[in-house]
Amino acid sequence: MNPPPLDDVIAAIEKHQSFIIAGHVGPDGDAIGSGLALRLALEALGKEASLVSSDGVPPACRFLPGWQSVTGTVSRQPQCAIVIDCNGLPNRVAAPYHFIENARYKVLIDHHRTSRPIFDVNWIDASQPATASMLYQVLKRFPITITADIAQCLLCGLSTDTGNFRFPNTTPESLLAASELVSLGADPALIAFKLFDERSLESTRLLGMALQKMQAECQGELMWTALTAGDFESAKTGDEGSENIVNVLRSVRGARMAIILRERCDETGPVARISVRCDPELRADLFCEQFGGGGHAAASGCRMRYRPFAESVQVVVKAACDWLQEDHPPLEFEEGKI
Ligand SMILES: [Mn+2]
Repeated sequence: MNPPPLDDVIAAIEKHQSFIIAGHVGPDGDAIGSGLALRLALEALGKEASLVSSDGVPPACRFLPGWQSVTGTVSRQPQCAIVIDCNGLPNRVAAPYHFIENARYKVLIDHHRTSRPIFDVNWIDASQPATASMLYQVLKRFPITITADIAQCLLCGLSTDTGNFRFPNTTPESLLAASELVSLGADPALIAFKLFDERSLESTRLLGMALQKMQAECQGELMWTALTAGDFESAKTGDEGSENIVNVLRSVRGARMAIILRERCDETGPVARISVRCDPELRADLFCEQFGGGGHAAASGCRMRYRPFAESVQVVVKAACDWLQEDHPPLEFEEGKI
C-alpha cells in the first residue's frame, strides 16, 4: 500500500502545469540528482518545470544529464512548488523564496527526521535512505519511461546519501532500488568515481600539504592536520579543496579519531574550521559541542576563534588527547547519516 502523502504528491503533479523544484542550500548529489530526475520526468509528462539552485551545482555533480539546465531563478511564477531534500524553510531552500511562497500549491518531499509538515502536501519519511528513493517511487507511478538519464540522476542521489552504499542506510531496499536503476541504464562506476574519487588538481595539492603536515598523537589513536590560510593560497583553492581530507586521516590503521583544522574567514572574521571523524563511541558530537559545534557521533564539526590560528590548533589537539583518555556517554540512538 502506498502512504497517503505519495498519492497526494501524484495528484498535485497531475493537477498542475508549471513547477518550480528546489532543494537545500549547499546542494549535494541527492538534492541535485533528485531535482534533475523530477524535472526530466515532469517534462516527459508535457509539463513545464525548472530546477532552481541559488548555490549552483557542485563540481562533483557536473556530469549528470541536464545539469546545465539548473538555474538561479525563474522568470515567472510557477503554479506549483516542489521542495525536496530539506525542511522547506526560507533559510534552507536554495531559491528566491517568494517563488515558493507564492506558488498556488506547495509540496515537500524529504527524508530528514527534523522536517515538519509545513506545506499543502508533506511526504516526510526518515526511513528512506535518500530523497532520490522517494522520487523513484513517485516517478514509477507515472505513465512515462524511466530513461537512462532519469535513472542516472536517481542513482546519484541514492549513492550520495548512502556513502556509495556503505552507510547503515544501505538496506536490502536501497540496494534493490539501485539494482533496478542500473537495469534502467544508470552507470554506477561513473557515479562512484565522480562523487567519491575525483578531485581537482588544486585540492589534490592541498591534500598533499595536509598529509605532509599530518601528526600522530596518543600512540596513533589521534591523527590530525592543520591547513593555514597560506596553504589554501598556495594550493589556489578554497574550502571546497579541503573536503574529505579528514577521511583520509581517519582511514589510518589504529586511528580512533581524526581532526583537520583550517584557517579560514567567515562573516565574523578569521576562524578555525574544525572537522572531526571518530569511532562513534568517542562521540564526536559531544566533543564538538564543547566548542559550540555539533553533528553526528562519528562525524562532527565546530569553529574556534583563538588568535593566532596556532592557538586554536593547540587547544583542540590538547582537548582531543584528553578526550581519548576519558569515558563518554554511550550512544542511545544514532540517527544515521541523513
Ligand atoms: Mn538527502
